[in-house]
Amino acid sequence: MAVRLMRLPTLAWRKMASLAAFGRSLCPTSPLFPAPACGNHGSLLRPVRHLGSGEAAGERVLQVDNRCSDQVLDFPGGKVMFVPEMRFLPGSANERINCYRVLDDNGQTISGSRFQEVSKEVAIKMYSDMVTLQVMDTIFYEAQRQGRISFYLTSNGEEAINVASAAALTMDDIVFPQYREPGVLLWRGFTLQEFANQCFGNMLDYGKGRQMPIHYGSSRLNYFTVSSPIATQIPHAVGAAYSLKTDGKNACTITYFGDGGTSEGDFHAALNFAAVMESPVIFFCRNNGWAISTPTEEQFRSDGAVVRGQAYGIHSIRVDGNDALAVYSAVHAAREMAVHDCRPVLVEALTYRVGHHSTSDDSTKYRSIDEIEHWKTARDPVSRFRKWVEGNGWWSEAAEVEHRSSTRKELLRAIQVAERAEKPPLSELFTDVYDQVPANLREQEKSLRETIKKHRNDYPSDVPV
Ligand SMILES: Cc1ncc(C[n+]2csc(CCOP(=O)(O)OP(=O)(O)O)c2C)c(N)n1
Ligand SMILES: [Mg+2]
Repeated sequence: MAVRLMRLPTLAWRKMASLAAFGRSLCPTSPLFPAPACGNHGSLLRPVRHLGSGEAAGERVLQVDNRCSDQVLDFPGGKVMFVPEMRFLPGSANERINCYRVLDDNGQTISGSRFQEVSKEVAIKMYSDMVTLQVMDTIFYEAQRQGRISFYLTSNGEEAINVASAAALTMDDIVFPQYREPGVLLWRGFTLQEFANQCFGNMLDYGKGRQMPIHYGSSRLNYFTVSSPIATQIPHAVGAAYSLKTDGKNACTITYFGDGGTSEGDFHAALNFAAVMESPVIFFCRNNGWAISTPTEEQFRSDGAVVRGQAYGIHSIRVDGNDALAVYSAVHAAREMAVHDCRPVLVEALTYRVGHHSTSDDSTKYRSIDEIEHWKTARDPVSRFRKWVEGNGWWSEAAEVEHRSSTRKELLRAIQVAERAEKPPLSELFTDVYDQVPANLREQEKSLRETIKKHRNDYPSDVPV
């Protein structure tokens, strides 16, 4: 047999392979150690790694079998065919990746569509939470315009993504949000009073008033605190998912991010890490067409985010983000794969940011009003889901009026309470980072107090000094 030998340094590869093998062995439902609860399809889908037979310390021996005319290279990851033609892979396929959908624009299920059943109780909660989110966005946005809170950001147009994805998870699953997903927290039981306390930064706010409005978080509800820097939460979700796996928990993590977030290095590192370590994490990309004023055509040249999952060896799906049933079904299936097969999954939801990026933005400066109106009316996810829920006889105009009115009243009351509540004392600015406040921070506190004393009128009167 004619065998050509190639020697490659292998330390990095060897480390990755052994870590991955370690990870697989930890997974309670690993395809290598199949348990009854686990569908053993992982072994069929997982690329086979060949570690080579003639390895010496610090080097790898690759074997090239020259026996047949179609040469095959036995290479880490599997066998690779040799071909005589020089052919570059195209940057994109001729056709774009399809988008999974269940409901048509009129809220009717598309014939032949396959989706996860939703009970009456869950469907009503899904719809009513979508409406609550709309009411919340309208009132908080107005409160910002009145100067009562400093900042706000709506989820208009992305209500189905928020609520339907949350509905498909369990409370043990841990959420790592970007910032346009308060509906996930709402679904989990964050109260309107808790939302208001955070936006007003009062002493009942869990962040003790240190963050801008909309930076919600709740350890009770397994929801990590929103952090402004884009995409930093994505690697965190991978690490947390890996720890869920090592602890043998029947849970996964989910992390949300926008189309803009996929341009950050953290996104790429996280996907690769998750794939190699087989972390049970759902990457949920809200592709809403815009990253503030940057349209997706200027954000990436790939067919959105979904193809990037495949590039990293991750099961991926594109879904209509304005179709609550499609989002629910896709996340439900993704969760099954993540938890039972111990693998990451990427969901790309196509949607549109109907509102301005935030209260610091005016999107009519960079996109047409016609475009916004089209998505707001013809493609509205809330009215589409309402048609389906009403069509099942589970909702009515009377229920709609009652729910909108009672939510509005409850939120206005919560805002009044939050606004009147005391602010956290100034000293809290310097706590909770170090166990003992270090000398430099104590100095800064002293200096701040002196400055406030000198310029009392320049500082808010309602902050206890
Ligand atoms: C690391 C980092 N760079 C830039 C910003 C400023 N910034 C805030 S939001 C945003 C756009 C994010 O767009 P996308 O991820 O698509 O989310 P969307 O707002 O559309 O929901 C940018 C660039 C930031 N917060 N963090
Ligand atoms: Mg975006």
